[in-house]
Amino acid sequence: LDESGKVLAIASHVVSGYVGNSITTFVLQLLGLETGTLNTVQFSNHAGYRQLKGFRTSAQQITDLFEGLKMTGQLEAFDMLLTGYVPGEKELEAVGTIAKEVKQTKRSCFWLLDPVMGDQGRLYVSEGVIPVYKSLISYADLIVPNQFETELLSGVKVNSLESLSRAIDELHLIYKIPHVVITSVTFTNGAQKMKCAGSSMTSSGASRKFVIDVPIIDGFYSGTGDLFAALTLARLREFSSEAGLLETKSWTPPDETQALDLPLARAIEVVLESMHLVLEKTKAARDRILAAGDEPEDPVARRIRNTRASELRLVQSRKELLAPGLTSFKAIP
Ligand code: PXL
Repeated sequence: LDESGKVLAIASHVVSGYVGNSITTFVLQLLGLETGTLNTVQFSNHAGYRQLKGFRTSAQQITDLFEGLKMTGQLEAFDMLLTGYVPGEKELEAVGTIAKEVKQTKRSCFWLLDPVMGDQGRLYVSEGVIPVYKSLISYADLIVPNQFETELLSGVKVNSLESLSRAIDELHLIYKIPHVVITSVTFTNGAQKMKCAGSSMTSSGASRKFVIDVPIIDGFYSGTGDLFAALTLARLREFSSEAGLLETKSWTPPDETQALDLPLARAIEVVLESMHLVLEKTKAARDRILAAGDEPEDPVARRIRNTRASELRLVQSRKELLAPGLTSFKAIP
């Protein structure tokens, strides 16, 4: 228990299916990390079904749970903090207060902040959440925005390699954030491949960037960002234990000539391999269900069936999550 590393994960929970902490708990525990979960919402299912029941955890309830952890002396036990979907600004402020206190209590605690705000031009949190994220990122160690979130946070429209690079520089510059991974970027509609780009900042403030080409798997799968974040936290810990990366701000990045020795780049290659295998398995299972016919006439029933068919096959992919094998994803500077 003592050596395994312990994560406090603050994100959503669904009763059935997979997003947020429902993914994180399984993945982190599978990869050997003790995981405490503070659920920001408890919904019957994810929002992709376009109907759900459940409730949000209020800011006061979030704070209460944290107070309980403190009362029993459990704060110091956390080596890593992972924050994801928080739908309201008051609740995000409460999460921010927690995160700052955790970092203050234990400076070496590594905070992976997933600034969940929206995707493909659509916001799925309240608008008031945006400035709260902007005020919190400088306390974090790694952020993993998607393309839309990158644009919101950097003010740079990302539509080319050059603007992608500029957006990363802006994120380092504005928020003094040590590590950035932009999880999925496309420059044209209907592209066959997307890019995943990352960067670690040197002590002089320069960025050390890498980019990886990723084939796009047809379909729409909820929770991929959450899976990416959980895997990244676990793999980064493995790849950086020697480099001391998780000692956060005390980490000294290697010099400019060693771009690909970046622990972050090594970790993301393995993360992408697992992601790809999980999505291939999920797509194959989905295709089998859709090919079986018996398609409901009613469009709502049809959408629900298709959404259910696209739930991530996480349990079925435990081998691929544990040991993805040779990585076919190569980071280039
Ligand atoms: O994966 C993001 C996410 C998190 N939490 C809830 C969601 C979704 C996406 O659908 O519905 C509750």
